[in-house]
Amino acid sequence: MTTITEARVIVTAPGRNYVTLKITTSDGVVGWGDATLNGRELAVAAYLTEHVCPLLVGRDPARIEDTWQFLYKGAYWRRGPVTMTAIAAVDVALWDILGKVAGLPVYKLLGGAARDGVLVYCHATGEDVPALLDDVARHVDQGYLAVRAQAAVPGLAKTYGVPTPDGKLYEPASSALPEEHLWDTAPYLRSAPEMLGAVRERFGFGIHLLHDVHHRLTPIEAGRLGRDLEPHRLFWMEDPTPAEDQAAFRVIRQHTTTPLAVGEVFNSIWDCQQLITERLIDYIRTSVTHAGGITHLRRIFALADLYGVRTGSHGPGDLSPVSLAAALHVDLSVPNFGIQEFMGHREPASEVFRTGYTFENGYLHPGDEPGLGVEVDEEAAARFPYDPRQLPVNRRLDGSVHDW
Ligand code: GCO
Ligand code: MG
Repeated sequence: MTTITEARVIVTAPGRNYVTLKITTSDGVVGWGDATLNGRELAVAAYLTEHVCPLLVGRDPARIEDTWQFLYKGAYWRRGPVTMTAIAAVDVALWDILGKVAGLPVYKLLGGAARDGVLVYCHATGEDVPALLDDVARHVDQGYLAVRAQAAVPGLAKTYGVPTPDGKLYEPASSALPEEHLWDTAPYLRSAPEMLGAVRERFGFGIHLLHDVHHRLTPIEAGRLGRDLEPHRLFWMEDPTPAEDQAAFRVIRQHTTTPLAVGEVFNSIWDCQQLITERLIDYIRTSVTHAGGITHLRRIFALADLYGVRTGSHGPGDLSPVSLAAALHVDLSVPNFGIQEFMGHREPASEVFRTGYTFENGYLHPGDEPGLGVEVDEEAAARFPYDPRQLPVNRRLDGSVHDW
């Protein structure tokens, strides 16, 4: 019988930190999984190295569901981002191995392509509205059909989603302590509809327009914003309120028809059960890496399909190309796919991760290489040591801590 002979964690920072799991079988087949949890990378690395990798050696790599249940139920302590990211990395690496053994891309193992390509949305940002409009134009010229628009809030020194003029990431800080940003809801609620209206005025209704609120509003504020955005026909308004309060979405729903998307901070089906079954959202944004891998994500998406909720997986640059590839295989195969976030990866990420996915006319395709279609160059990875960084925190004008 083929068995797992080694499971090992690789931490590398080509452009930013990534945690990768490498699983090798007795037949010499290698599978890759992403275990990156932005800002808490080493917690997942230790969970895998100390508690999970020793359990994998000797197991049959083809028993993917059994391994998932073994790790989830066997830990007794359930859910949580660290546990579920670790299980996801194992799960994705096992799907990669299964595809390589079968000689098939993973999407064919999941039932085959249900569409020709995966519609993606990119990020456009600006220090002010004219700069944002230039950035939207740049992305439209590159062929994107869907654009997330974020602009700095007038009067605030830093706004989520807007990189500094030197092109640095908008998170995380490189110092030992997190950056502290100031937040003020009133100017945001005034400027966001104007900003998104300006995008519609310049580009019309021929592109899909998205916006991320990043969990900063109360339910009634979110209801007001959604209502103010209705004339601009958003594809979605993302994370309007802190996502852990599922019942809060009842209030938002009562006040607006702007479609709602939630889920990047969720890690299990239980986190979104009420949102889905009460039809409180339109898009579920859980990711392969933070929601238990391909096996668990498909379960979430199948539940969502029953209730008319479509998918919109989180795909930021802080998840590795292994994660994006896995997402694309799922996206291509599920019936209720909606859209996939595509932020891309900053160089020198391509020195470490060799990817097979391709972008054309607004759509990504995972490619037809057996498995996920991503390979990791371990020698290159060793050239980019771990670089500890912190996500920022937000404070209100009175100094109290707010959601970032
Ligand atoms: C998104 C997200 C990210 C997160 C980041 C945190 O919609 O892509 O909100 O920008 O902030 O993934 O690590
Ligand atoms: Mg988001």
